[in-house]
Amino acid sequence: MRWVCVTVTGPMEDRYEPQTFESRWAEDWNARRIYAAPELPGEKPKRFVMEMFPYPSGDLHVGHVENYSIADAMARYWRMKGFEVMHPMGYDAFGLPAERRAMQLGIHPREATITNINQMRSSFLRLGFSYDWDREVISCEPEYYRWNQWIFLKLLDNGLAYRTKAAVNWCPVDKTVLAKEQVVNGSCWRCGSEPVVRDLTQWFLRITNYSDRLLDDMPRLRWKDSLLAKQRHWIGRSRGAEVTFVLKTKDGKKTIEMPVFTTRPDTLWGATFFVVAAEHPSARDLVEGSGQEKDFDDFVRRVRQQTEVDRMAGTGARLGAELPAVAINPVSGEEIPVWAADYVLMGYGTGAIMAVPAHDQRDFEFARQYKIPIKPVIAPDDQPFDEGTVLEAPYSGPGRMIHSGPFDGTRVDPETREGIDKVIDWLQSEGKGSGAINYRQRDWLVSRQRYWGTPIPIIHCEDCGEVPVPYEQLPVVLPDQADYTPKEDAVSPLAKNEEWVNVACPSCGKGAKRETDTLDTFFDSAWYFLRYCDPKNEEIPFDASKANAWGPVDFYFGGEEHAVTHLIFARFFTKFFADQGWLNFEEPFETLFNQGYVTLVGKDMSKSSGHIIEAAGTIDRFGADAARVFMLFCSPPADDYDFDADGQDEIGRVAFRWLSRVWRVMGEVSDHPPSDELSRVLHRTVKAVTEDMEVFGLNTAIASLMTFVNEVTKSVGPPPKQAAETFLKLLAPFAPFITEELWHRYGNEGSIHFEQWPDYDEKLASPEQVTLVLQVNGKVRDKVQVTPDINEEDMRELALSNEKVRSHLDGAEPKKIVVVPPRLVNVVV
Ligand code: ANZ
Ligand code: ZN
Repeated sequence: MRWVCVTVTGPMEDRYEPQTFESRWAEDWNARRIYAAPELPGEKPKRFVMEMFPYPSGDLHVGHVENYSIADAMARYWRMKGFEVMHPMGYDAFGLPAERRAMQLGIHPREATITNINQMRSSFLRLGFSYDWDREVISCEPEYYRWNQWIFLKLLDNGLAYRTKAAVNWCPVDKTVLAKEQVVNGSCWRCGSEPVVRDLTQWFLRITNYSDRLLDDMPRLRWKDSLLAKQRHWIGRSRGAEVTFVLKTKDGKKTIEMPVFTTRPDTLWGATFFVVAAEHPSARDLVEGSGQEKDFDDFVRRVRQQTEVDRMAGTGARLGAELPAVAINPVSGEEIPVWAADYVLMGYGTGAIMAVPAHDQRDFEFARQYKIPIKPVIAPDDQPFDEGTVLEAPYSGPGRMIHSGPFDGTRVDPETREGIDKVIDWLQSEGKGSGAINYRQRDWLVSRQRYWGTPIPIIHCEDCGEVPVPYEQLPVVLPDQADYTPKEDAVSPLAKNEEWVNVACPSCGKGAKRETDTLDTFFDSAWYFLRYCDPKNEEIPFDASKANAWGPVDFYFGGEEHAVTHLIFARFFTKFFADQGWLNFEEPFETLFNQGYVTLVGKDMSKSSGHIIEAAGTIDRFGADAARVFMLFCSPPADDYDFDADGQDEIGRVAFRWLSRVWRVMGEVSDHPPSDELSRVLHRTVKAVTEDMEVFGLNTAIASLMTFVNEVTKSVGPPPKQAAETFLKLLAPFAPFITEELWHRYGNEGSIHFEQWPDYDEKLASPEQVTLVLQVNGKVRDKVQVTPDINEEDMRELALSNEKVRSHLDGAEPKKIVVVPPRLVNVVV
């Protein structure tokens, strides 16, 4: 056999030196804008693929490389599969992180942000991510944030933005208010310090108008169950009843009616006390004139020092104060004591509860602490309670109602709501209560007392009140000012910029003042994906026809930590936009992919402490392809990965060596057709990689490519060009540079990244078959197809159970069975 060698450019004995060609290709792709998506998707099916846009931190570490490489590999795969792919990138450039970093460096946030963006963009280019750079979005630029202001005014026009005084969480370190969503396990989401409660006048968005739709549309989302569960819990819709109690002061002078919200109206007969939130104005009313005012005010002050998380905690000692009043149970007429307590929150339900210690954990603990009677009214099916039953713990399971007047013996189950609706119907017909639904979710607090954000487009006029900045005067440009540091007094640093603050009222022309709070950065990220669809529009945030053609985002890649912040806000905005007729879809992100976390020796990577494997250093040493291949190979994309102390060398050991091998093995090719054997291996590899790509199995796809290279090296001489090209196409989504380089060295003209994804022949891809001959006494009786690796045991069984063999045996016991794997079985009788 004679090998015909296709000589490739340059001597291929040369070593794999990615530095010699990676940046050349990166520049070429960028200069020719080969990854730019057309204005509209056109004929081909579209795929809108994106990652959560990063905040401009500057350097990337290898964890970032993994995140972006996953999405990029998928985008490249879909492009080769024939989809019109839009894969944009941008920067979440406003907000605390950028501001805090600027403060550390003693420079202006704009400077810090722009420097970092430039650095990140060049890293992204170096890594070969196939972004459409013509669609880049930078949220701190007026070209972007003017549309935040525009959207804010539209929300205001629609009654969905309002300003009110409220008790809010204030971060004493970041010196700004936090949205309820930004208090994570009782701490500020950014700095981890414990927020304090302050009464401040703030701007809110009525996201709660959308609570039901946010819940009801959830089943159609292809998101992780655990993430949907977090959102469901956050919105926290509970069904129950509102029941009104009459409260009377002990001196008989005052009577007030107070409704309570309860999910368990079936336990009404077991209410042994009534609790009002400590800060409820009616609590103070009941105390007024009793002589206990001062003690009570002290008590309220102590309660208010606690955060909401502490107050809602399931266990622990409670602050409580008995009030000089009684409440009358509307179903039994019984008089029960009235308390004020920390565990009842003003902002939930009606701010007052009926307490049923026998069946509710917190009521139970409170009753034990303050020696209040506990009266069971639901008996478990297997243990009929009687008068003397002493509970060790509250009982919240199913059972039968007891001591419950007309309902005695009724079966109830809080799980299935059996019996509970019956009680609600009865309350309604008796005029004592009605069905009610309650939500945990609160309106979105969007104002921040920080400099680095979108100015809220409002002007405060003494005569006209809150006047929106007219649309045609947008943007309200964030002024450049030297002092941007936050202040204790809950006033934005913008307030000191007299020149900027003082303006004429747009309505009456009198001297007025600009709103000095800025918008939460989560406002920016709640709609940026729509701007990608129409990034240069100067009339409106985006054109409906473009957003509808590209949207919704088909695949969204990002961390699970945004479950109850960004991912809820973006859903809210999308629904609002759909209601305005700007979109024909109501869900922004069809499929959400949460990648795993990358750590170094068990800890998060952090630049400030030097505990980091920087992407730049890794790329310098091993090349971008090696970094990408390693990060995709090291673990399934959804799993976490922890680097050893010598993490950077790990990448070199595995990925750089393998790519060197690819370079050597595929560097020289023959135009000889592939052998049958190699054809099979190739088709098998195409099938395996394709199937893996369809389920994000990027690490196993790479493993199949590795196996293929091993197989190729078993044969003599350079591999056939046809097989090598197919292999390169399969590798292209992972390692875009080496594949492009070899592709061109083979003499191809266009980019490999726009080649069609290889097909496979199902027959060739399935395991090879050989013919097994079945004989009886040396005579051929049948032939069957088997895989070459069949074992002797299976061959023997196959022969003895074969119809034709059995009919020739005719019941005779075989004397001897000769087995020659995998070709022959001879049964001798
Ligand atoms: C009586 C009762 C008996 C309750 C029972 C529960 C079990 P979810 O499911 O979270 O909506 N509650 C109502 N308003 C409250 C407030 N402002 N602060 C603290 N707790 C409040 O919880 C609803 C239940 O939480 C309500 O049902 C009420 O206690 C309590 F066996 O009423 B229940
Ligand atoms: Zn005015």
